[in-house]
Amino acid sequence: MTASPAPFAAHPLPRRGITRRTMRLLAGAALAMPLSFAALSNASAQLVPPDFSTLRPAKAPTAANAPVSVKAQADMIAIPAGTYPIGRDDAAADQKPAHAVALKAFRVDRTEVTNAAFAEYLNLLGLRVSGPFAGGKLAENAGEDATLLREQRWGVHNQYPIIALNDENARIGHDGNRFVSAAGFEDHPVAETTWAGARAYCNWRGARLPTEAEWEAAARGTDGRRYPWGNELPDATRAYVNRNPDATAPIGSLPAGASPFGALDMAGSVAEWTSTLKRPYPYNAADGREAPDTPGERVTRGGDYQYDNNAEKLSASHRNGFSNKPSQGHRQIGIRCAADA
Ligand SMILES: [Ca+2]
Repeated sequence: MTASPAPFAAHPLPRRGITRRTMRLLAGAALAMPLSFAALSNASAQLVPPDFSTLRPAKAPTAANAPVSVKAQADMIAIPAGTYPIGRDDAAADQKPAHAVALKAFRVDRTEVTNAAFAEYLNLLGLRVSGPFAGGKLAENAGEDATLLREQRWGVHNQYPIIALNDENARIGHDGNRFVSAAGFEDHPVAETTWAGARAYCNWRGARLPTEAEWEAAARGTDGRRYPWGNELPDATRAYVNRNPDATAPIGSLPAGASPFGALDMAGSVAEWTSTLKRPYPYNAADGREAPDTPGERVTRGGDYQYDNNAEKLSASHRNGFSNKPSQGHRQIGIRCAADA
């Protein structure tokens, strides 16, 4: 393959009967590519997120071909319908005003999505790479599907891959036969997915990303508490934080940090993508902030293991995470799926 300045131009999708709409979407993404690194941040938030679940349908998960994902789906926690406190008046401006949001019953993952689970999805997408590679080491010339798995290719910043497997903090590689978690990281949270990649994983599993309000309700319950476990300050038994860039931990390691509903690692471990565009409160699901195809920043929640080392950033209402560039992967951002009840 010859080098191309437009990452999507080398993409195999058009050969697979993809629609004209998809072609336009991909062409639009290529045209919107930033010309300089300085333009990257701004351009990143302007792109329409691709919907991989329609662009690239995956085989359905079963207990045989995706056991980790199927088990996670079965283990989702039920959150009852109700009116939940959202935001705080005694916190940062973007959390004000404290208000109540009525939510339908829904379900949420007990734990964050793991490297083993996300590797199952990549395998059932039928993604092809040219040979084995270790986590974080996917080469530029690894085949046409590398465009869906790298943040840079042929010298160009590649917006909206599914996951950045060229990033040193990615823990999924390929053994020559299939995508696999790096040894010892199977039950660690997957990181380096874009917002569109996170959304596609959840949709594939029969779930979706949680809204910002659902995330806060699942973390905080109905009593207005500050942290998932209550009002006591975070400590090492409740939140996995203040670690080195590559030092994730197995999911669900800190039962003392459980939310009122039993969700684990909502404060600390990796921050988590929500479905919601970053817009001022009060939260209103009907005002356009839940549109999946609108460009813009997407809220991440929950604090992360590397950067969010103060108590306020670990509170269940905190909504100003380190990075909300949805078209890029991040070492400190992972996934927790939700679903209708
Ligand atoms: Ca978390």
